[in-house]
Amino acid sequence: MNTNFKSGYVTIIGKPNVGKSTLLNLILGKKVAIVSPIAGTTRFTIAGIKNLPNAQIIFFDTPGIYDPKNELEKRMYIYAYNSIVDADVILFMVNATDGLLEYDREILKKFESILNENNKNLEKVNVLCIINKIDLVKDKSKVDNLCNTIKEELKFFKDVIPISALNNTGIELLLDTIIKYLPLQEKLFEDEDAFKLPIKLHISEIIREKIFQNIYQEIPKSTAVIIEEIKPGDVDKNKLIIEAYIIVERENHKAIIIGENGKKIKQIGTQARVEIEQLVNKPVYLSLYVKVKEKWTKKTDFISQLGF
Ligand SMILES: Nc1nc2c(ncn2[C@@H]2O[C@H](COP(=O)(O)OP(=O)(O)OP(=O)(O)O)[C@@H](O)[C@H]2O)c(=O)[nH]1
Ligand SMILES: [Mg+2]
Repeated sequence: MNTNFKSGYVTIIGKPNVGKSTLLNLILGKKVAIVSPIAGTTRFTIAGIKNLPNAQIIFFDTPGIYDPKNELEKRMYIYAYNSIVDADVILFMVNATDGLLEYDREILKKFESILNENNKNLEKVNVLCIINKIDLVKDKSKVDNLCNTIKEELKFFKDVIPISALNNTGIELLLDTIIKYLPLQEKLFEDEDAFKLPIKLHISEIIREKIFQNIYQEIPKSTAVIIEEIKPGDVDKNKLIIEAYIIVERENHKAIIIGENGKKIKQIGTQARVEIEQLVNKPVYLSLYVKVKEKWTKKTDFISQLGF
């Protein structure tokens, strides 16, 4: 038995678009969570295991939702909530170019109330403040100042760590600090893939990411992807035939996703296919259809089909 071994659960929280999923993917060294420049990309609480010589860390990436407004967001929130309650270490992420905004403070308040509901409090849990996107701040003294201000004002943070999830800066120090606050115990999971997404969900997440990356409006947030069928090709058995529905809330959303002469949906389809082929390691024929389902984000029975 290795008596110095540490392991535990780490949950990343913070406002939308701050870089939570980017950090998770970087640490795991593979893409498990989808990423886009639009706020509100992550819908599922995605987990991954990081095995190190002296530690095993189970990371949870949460959607940046703290004030659920419809059934969909409520589901998203419940999962995030659970991963917050069970965490050994919480990473609270802020944006280096914004500093600590009112919105960040509201998230902290919400976080505190979640802890209180579970008979815990800020002083007793291990919360690290992560300042991300420091690559965007040219004057480094500004980052130092922000670190100091946060440390002085919010004393419950065990540490404040500046990083760039995009440029891989500060990650070693971050991992060392996380490990410092994990309990001494053996590995929690033997299977590296214990948290792998079911294949259908993974494929629908890839398609959803391409929608976010090609449609620069509010529409992607009220879009769902359902994989209708995955089967081997009739002629080429090595090929996978995938049929997927993109569900939108309105007719005009459908038109935007399809685009002029089908240009947008073709782009989404091509980009998704390339990535799905890497995932399944075989050629893929992907058919995408767009369907309108009014107010689906408010319908619990439909949301249950999405993999929650
Ligand atoms: N310049 C810079 N951009 C970053 C960094 N980290 C993430 N980004 C970008 O910020 C955007 C949002 O990143 P995500 O990882 O999707 O953010 P998120 O916090 O998971 O967002 P939600 O899922 O919407 O809550 C993407 O365009 C990323 O490429 C960073 O360190 N520097
Ligand atoms: Mg995300």
